[in-house]
Amino acid sequence: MQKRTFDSLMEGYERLLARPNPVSERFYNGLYERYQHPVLTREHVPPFWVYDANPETNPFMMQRLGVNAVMNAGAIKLNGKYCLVARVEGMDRKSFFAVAESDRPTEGFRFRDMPVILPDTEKEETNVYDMRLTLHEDGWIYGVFCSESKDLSSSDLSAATAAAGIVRTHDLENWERLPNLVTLRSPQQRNVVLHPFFVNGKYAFYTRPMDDFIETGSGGGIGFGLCDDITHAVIDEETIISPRRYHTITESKNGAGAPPIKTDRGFIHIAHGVRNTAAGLRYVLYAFATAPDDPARVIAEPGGVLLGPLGRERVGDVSNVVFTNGVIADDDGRVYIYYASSDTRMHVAATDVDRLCDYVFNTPQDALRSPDCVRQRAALIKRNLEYLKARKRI
Ligand code: M1P
Repeated sequence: MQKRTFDSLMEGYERLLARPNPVSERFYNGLYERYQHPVLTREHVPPFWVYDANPETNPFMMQRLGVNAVMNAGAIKLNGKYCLVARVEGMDRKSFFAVAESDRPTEGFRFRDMPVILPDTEKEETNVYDMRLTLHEDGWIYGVFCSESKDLSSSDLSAATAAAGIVRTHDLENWERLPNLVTLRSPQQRNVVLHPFFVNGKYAFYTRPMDDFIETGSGGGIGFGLCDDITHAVIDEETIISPRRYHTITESKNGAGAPPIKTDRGFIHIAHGVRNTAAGLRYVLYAFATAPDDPARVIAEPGGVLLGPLGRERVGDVSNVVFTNGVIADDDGRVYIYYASSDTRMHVAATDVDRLCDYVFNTPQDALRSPDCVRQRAALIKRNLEYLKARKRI
């Protein structure tokens, strides 16, 4: 293998960033478009984050600090740019955040020169990941992320605790760190999302109570709780609004994705659901809606998968996973769902508010039992056959 120069690495990187990303013609479901290429991968990381560019100190032009994966990005449109705050995982397994931006929602994402250096205020924090960005009506952009620490009370080397870290910014450049969220009734939290509006004059969070780092245990699903003061956020009561259910896509666990999308008919939430299989946990996306005047009251729950891993998306560091924590609802009604596949790279699916509402409000609920599910389908088939026969189309 011929040794590469740093300049040739930069050229390859620029070529990748300039590559167009057409809609995939191989996929159709009427609801969203998938795109041919991921929007961010580890190859999108600037070579100067990874290599020592100086041949005198790097005679073999070898990677010095490799990047393993780019995934689970929060998303926001800021000053006309589509911004992703990605989870970048080094070869050392530690993640950090970095802002990638583009003038276009589905291609051309370029990382800013420097990753985010978060204020280091939590002494035991070992890892940070999966930031959700909320433009709150108080004027700040909040980032809520998982702050992971070693569980010092356990003799198990792998024992960890998850909490929700909170930062805020106006420009995705200067970040103020606030104390981690405290949930009085839940020992651990992950997948916490700040609602964009005050509810009864309070800050409102979607939570995911957990007894343990991996298993949610008695944590029954996606919760909702209020707090008075975001600068010392404490939630005393959490109500489960999207429960885990037996033999559904949320049986093992679930978690909120991006902040919900406000529509005339209610708030649309895109979340992830997890079930166990012989091949391990399978993560898919699902959707539900809450009432316009009460973001904790579910008013529509389409059954089943909104988006699941497909083709090459199925394989990666943690295979058979799609995960979202970033959605941009654009001014023209277009909606971009940024999702990671298999904890490895980032993709986008594009739809619009009208189609999402149609999906959320007109897709049948999960009937929960095979006999009822097949009856649901038989009713659809019967209606179709009558319709098509009446028009002599079959
Ligand atoms: O590995 C899949 C995902 O696992 C976690 O999600 P959850 O908390 O629902 O299990 C997260 O760590 C996420 O980062 C990861 O993509």
